[in-house]
Amino acid sequence: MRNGYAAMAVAGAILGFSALLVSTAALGQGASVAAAPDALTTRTLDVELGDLFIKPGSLSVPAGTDVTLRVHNGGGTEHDLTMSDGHKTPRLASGETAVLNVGAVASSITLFCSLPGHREAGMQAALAVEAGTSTDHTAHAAVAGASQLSMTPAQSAKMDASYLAGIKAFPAATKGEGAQLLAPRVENGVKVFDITASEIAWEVSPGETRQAMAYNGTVPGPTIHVALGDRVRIVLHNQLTESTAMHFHGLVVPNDMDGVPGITQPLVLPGQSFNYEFTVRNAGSHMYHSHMNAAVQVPAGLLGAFIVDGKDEPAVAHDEVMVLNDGPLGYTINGKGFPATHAIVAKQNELVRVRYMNEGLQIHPMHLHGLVQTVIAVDGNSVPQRYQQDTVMVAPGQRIDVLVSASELGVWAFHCHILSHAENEQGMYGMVTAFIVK
Ligand SMILES: [Cu+2]
Repeated sequence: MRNGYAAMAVAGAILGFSALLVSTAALGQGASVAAAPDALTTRTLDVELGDLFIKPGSLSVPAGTDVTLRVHNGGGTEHDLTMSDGHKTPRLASGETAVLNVGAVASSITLFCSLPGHREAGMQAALAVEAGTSTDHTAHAAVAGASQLSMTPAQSAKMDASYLAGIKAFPAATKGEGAQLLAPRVENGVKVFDITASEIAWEVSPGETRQAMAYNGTVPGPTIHVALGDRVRIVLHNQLTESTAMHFHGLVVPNDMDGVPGITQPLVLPGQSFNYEFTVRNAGSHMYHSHMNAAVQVPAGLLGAFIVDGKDEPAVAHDEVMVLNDGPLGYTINGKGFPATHAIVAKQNELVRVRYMNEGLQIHPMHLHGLVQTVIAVDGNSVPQRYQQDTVMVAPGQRIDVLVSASELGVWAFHCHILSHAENEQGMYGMVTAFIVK
């Protein structure tokens, strides 16, 4: 989300969700009706949790209303509803419902999911308090519902201006650039890479700085690029405030170099270092990432590309890594969200290799306008027969290598086709970039 809380609140207001799902009901129907407070100042609101959203994005009640939330998890994974005033449901499994008695609401409250990364990925909503009281809930609901898929001219103009401003800002400069090639130092024929994990502030998009975890201070960490048969040593220094370990995803390594604490090695505690040394046995596009508290550490940024040249690499003009991620940094390509993503720029008819690497927890179908993507490798292995796609599905953990011939001139949009990873009412954000053919 480009503007975080404000963006969500505005989105909710534009969509007019405010009262759409609001139902008026007395607390405690049936036997306890007699004991229920005044029905006019009591409200039960339905809240839907999904992957990764909360609907409605904005709710409102008159000041002093006694609020009950009926919370349903319609998503495929666990979520909870946490309120900034301290109320909270238990973790709800897919399909579960919980009722949360909030009581009298005096001031606006933020609603979010407290599971790691979910709030940042979009699971946030607002419960606003209206000045004064209103009893005309039915009319309010009807107007709000009608505006969900229709806009006033002013709303449409506001959306257009925000959309165009985002595009005009691309490519926007931000502090920090990830996935830069790291030159090793060579000790007795071994290529040695020093990698330090630490907690940093990372500018994801212009002005949007998030807490992150990083290798050598960038997200993604530096790119390690070696050749088949190389002897390598990766020295992991843990400067985090928690334990970690490093896994070489896709590489064939001795078991004790596999990076799973408690199974193949001890934990790397804060302040400690660990040497990973092995001979590189398989070529292709691989990754290195944390394998401790990984659902937090990897989406937060402890990830990088590990590329191994084989015997017959295609000759290309540009070799581009595209690390896809989702979580506390939002939806990102190489650690940045649009408009801070980098464009791929090629001269007409140049051949470009794109190495997709999905380090996120969600699938990302990467769609390139105007140019054909030819899949040459999956998970570092050459495919037996090359095939062509305009939308390449990249599952969590997968690497897919494609060749793109820059045959058509122009600026071609290049984005994840789960459209909510790429665009909202404020314009394009997240997993959007461009392939520019000059
Ligand atoms: Cu996506």
